[in-house]
Amino acid sequence: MARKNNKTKNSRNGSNHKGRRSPQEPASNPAAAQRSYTIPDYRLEKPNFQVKQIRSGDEVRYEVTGDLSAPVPPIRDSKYLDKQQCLEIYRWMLLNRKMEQALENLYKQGKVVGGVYFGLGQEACSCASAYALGPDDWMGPMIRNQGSLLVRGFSARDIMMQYMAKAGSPTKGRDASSHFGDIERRNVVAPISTLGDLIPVLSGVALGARLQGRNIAVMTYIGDGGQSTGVTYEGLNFAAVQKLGLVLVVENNLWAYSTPAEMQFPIKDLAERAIGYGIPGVIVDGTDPCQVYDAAHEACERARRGEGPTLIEAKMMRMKGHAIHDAADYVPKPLFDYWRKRDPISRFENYLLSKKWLTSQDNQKLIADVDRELEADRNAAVASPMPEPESAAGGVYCEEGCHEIKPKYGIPKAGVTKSKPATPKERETAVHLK
Ligand SMILES: Cc1ncc(C[n+]2csc(CCOP(=O)(O)OP(=O)(O)O)c2C)c(N)n1
Ligand SMILES: [Mg+2]
Repeated sequence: MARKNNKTKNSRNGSNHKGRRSPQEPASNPAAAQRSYTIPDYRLEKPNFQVKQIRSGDEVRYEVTGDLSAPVPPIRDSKYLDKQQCLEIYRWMLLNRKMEQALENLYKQGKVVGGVYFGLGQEACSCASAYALGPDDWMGPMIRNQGSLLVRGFSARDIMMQYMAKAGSPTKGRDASSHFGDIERRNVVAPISTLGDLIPVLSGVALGARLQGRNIAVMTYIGDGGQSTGVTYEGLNFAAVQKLGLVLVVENNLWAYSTPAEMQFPIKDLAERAIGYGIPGVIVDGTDPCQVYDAAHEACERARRGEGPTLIEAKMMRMKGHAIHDAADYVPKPLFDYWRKRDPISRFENYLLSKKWLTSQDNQKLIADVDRELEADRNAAVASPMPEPESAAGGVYCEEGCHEIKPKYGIPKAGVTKSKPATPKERETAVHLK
């Protein structure tokens, strides 16, 4: 976020106190008191349509009006990604898509316990954002970010076993959807269903690292609906004040269950919210992996420099219902048609082919390879056993020696130990947290 008016000095958090006027002060020159901000927008097209609710009697439906015939934009060249990295992201996106197709089939075969959530149309956002994280960084995915989990090192087999509640799944059959993480090796905090709650949790992870002497990037996601929650404000404001390395990806996929974005917030771009937090905000096309990566990479670098959080608004479309039980009949069909043409995978595939970073032969090989990996994982997941009933009682409560929480980045700098009393400076650190 760059402030345009640079005639007055910035304060510490980016707000402009000199621009304030007391109520008694006459507004002799109202223009002088005005401030303006810019939000970088990396998109190569700005969709121009609106969704309106129509009520007639008991019936409620939605209508879309505007320009739905605009040509499909190209992929924007990345400032940072090389050929090899683009090919890797493309592969993750394919695996993400094909794994969800396999999950849909497993559900229809009655093998899934519970529901299935999809990130169809959002693969670029999940995969390219998680790809920007380093091994020491942390991530807190939401239900649609199964691609992020793959990039972070979970296998398709782990995710499919989880949905089938198998004994060997990450939660050993205790949860039949996406509530799993790995705080030991992959630095993944399990999703929290209560929308927005991951934001303060991830801020806390960044604070923990800070107290251990390191600034790290912590990435989490929130939807256009979830961002309305109070805890989103609290978590992001805390991160902004403490300059914690939170990278908040706001996945504006135009729907929150059956509520269209038009009925969720009155501003045009959710990235504008960043101004109110005093942090940078940026808009990307969530169907373009290069744009998503570049914004995420810059936000992660800023986080690791200890400069604080970034809000990235990724604009795209939820191409299925909320979950498998929801046919999304309330979504106007022309909206699906519009976004289907902006499919992130086929557009990235064409981009790589036209750049000659991928030959069609290598593409076929890559696709066959992903299919083979997935089939092996699916077969292994299906064949693996369900948990023994007796195992249900174990692992519910922490028993002695069950796990140990150790500092990951160093000995806490702000702690007071018996053998080493804190110096006045360290005590101050403990109080002010930074
Ligand atoms: C605090 C809270 N309120 C309501 C819900 C129920 N709920 C779960 S998902 C969802 C819609 C979320 O929409 P959005 O944030 O746009 O994410 P999307 O599903 O589009 O990815 C709702 C209302 C919840 N889990 N937590
Ligand atoms: Mg949404």
